[in-house]
Amino acid sequence: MRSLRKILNVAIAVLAALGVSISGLVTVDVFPNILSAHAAPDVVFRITPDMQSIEPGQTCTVNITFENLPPKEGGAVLFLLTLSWNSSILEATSMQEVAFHSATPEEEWFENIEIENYWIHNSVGEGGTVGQASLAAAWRDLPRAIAGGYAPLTGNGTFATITFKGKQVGTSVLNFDQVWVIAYDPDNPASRYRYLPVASINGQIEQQTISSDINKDGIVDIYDTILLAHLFGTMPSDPKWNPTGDINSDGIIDVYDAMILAGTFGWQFLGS
Ligand SMILES: [Ca+2]
Ligand SMILES: [Ca+2]
Repeated sequence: MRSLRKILNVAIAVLAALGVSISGLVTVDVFPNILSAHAAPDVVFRITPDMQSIEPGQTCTVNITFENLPPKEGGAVLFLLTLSWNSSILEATSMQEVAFHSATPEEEWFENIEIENYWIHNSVGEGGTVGQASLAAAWRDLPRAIAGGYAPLTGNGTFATITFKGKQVGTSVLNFDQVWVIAYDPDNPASRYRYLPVASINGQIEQQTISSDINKDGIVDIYDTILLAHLFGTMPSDPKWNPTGDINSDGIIDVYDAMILAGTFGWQFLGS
């Protein structure tokens, strides 16, 4: 209790130095006013979870989540996001929209804004190794949201969910190229579009080294096949036993290891 009083006294002294006139415990009521004078926190977009590790061929999902979205009492909020990844390493197989995105902007004040839903572009090969997901959505003001039957969008939540399939060993960043959150106020001609401060935090999906790369040179190829053939049929009691050839770690180098090698033939480590 004594320390609390000490903290309050220090706070009062600081406020007095700032020219804030207070007396006694009224200080407590002063704090919210001081806090509200600060700028609103950035809207934060992040990849959740921020890091995942999978094996080639496996799938995983990531959420694009938001934090600190301020309530909107009039007009609308527009979102424009672009996320990119290495499409040699990852393929996006689907993107799920969240319920509030059913807000189809047909209102008159959207007449000059083309809002599309979601699309994914996986580009591999000549001229492109970048996959992109673009998301655009609008959330309207509270009365319209209620009339439309969807939940108002404020605070923290999930914007979209993307499913990725691993293609080969390597690491791909899930990179926010563009994140715009725009408050649209049709009744304020001086400032119809207001860009809200936004921070974004990238994510990452890595795929582990594959066990069928027996000689660990970063590629599953004929040299691994030769090694496996040389070790074929051996067990730990065998003088020429080499555990690196036991791809599935079951204590014998046999046809099951050969099948895994065949199934991953040509895979290579690409790095990040
Ligand atoms: Ca190899
Ligand atoms: Ca084996």
